[in-house]
Amino acid sequence: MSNQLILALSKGRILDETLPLLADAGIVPAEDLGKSRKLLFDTNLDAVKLVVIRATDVPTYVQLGAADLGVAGKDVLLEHGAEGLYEPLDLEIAKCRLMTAGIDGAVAARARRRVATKFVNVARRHYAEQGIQAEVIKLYGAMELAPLMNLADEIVDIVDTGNTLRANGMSPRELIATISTRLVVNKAAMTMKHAQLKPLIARLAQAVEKRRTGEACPDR
Ligand code: PRT
Ligand code: MG
Repeated sequence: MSNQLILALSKGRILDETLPLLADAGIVPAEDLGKSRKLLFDTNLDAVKLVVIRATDVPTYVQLGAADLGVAGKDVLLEHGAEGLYEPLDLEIAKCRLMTAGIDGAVAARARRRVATKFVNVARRHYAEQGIQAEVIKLYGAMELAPLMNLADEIVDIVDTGNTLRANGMSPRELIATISTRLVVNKAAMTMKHAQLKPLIARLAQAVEKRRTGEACPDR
């Protein structure tokens, strides 16, 4: 096994918050990730390379060892299953909640509740735990539209401010999980590349800590 570490980063909103943490931990991409069409990047460290991929693909890359470690939302990890992954660090970024939601004032009357979501595994598990019969419908976006169009009684989606739900006459119902971005590590790599991974994880943990205390005391 080589001494290279491949780190898989989630594209999109998580990436913007990950890069400052990485910089604090001493890892800086060799070029501007936003301006390039490349997917594989060198960094200031010879031994560390980055891949920037769809968030939902990160657990797969790390699980199968194509990447040694990765950065992904807990929502994505819950949906994927993320077996064979260690989750050594909460990066405490891109925080949100995974919730059920429905039209304001409506009651889910149907015996077999219809639920639209892109988180089908999470939704099935949640309703089964509640003892509620649910027919889960997979959608790839605009979940808020489903109840308005009578496609579903409820949705399972990410809520941050709640503005998206409110704008569509909906409100959150039940909390399924509080979400933040996590560092995940391939299990074999954790053993085989422990000497490189351990200090890297420690530096990232320090960067998270620094950010947390910085937020708590903004004047310092
Ligand atoms: O766009 P694509 O299909 O590629 O993926 P994506 O939309 O899931 O990616 P992206 O870049 O939006 O990042 C998603 C990740 O960021 C999630 O996996 C979460 O871990 C995290 N995150 C944090 C969020 C939000 N906050 C968030 N508010 N992901 C999505 N949202 C969306 C949500 O889906 C809803 O449409 O924002 C809307 C709700 O926000 P409020 O503030 O109106 O409640
Ligand atoms: Mg998006």
